[in-house]
Amino acid sequence: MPASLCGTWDLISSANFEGYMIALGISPYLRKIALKLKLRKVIEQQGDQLIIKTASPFRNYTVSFRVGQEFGEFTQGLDNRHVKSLVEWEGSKLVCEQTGEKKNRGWAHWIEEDKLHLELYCEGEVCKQVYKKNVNE
Ligand code: VLZ
Repeated sequence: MPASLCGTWDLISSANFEGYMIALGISPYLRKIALKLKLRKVIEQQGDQLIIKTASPFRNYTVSFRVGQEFGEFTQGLDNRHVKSLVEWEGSKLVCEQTGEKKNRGWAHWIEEDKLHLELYCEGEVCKQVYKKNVNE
C-alpha cells in the first residue's frame, strides 16, 4: 500500500469529533467521555487483510477488511449500526464508504508529513484527526 499506514499511532489533534458523534446519534453522556479519550490507532496488514484497531481506555473498536471487497460492518460500542462498508485506495488515500441508515458516512486515512490523518464523515459533519507515530509500541 502507498506510504504504509501500518504502525501504532496516537491522537494529537481532533476537530469536530462532537459534530460527528451528534450526527451518529451518540448520547451526550457517551460523547462527553469519548471527547476526552486518548485514542490510539493500531494498523496492521496480514496478507491482503488490513486491520484497524481504535484503542482507548474506555472502549476498543476493530475493523478488518480486504481493500476493494465490500463487507458487513457492525459498529459495536460506537453507534451500534449495521452498515455495508467498502474500502478503496483513492490515490494515496484509503477511503471507506459506509452505506446504511446514515447518509454520506465514511472515513479517509492518509499520511502527510509522517503523521496519520483521518477524516470521519457523517451526514455533512466532518471530524478531522491527526495521529503521530508511536515508535515505542
Ligand atoms: O475509525 O470509524 O480509523 O474503524 C471512537 C471510540 C472511535 C471511542 C471511532 C468510543 C472509530 C466512543 C472511528 C463511544 C461512543 C472509525 C475507522 C477509521 C476505523
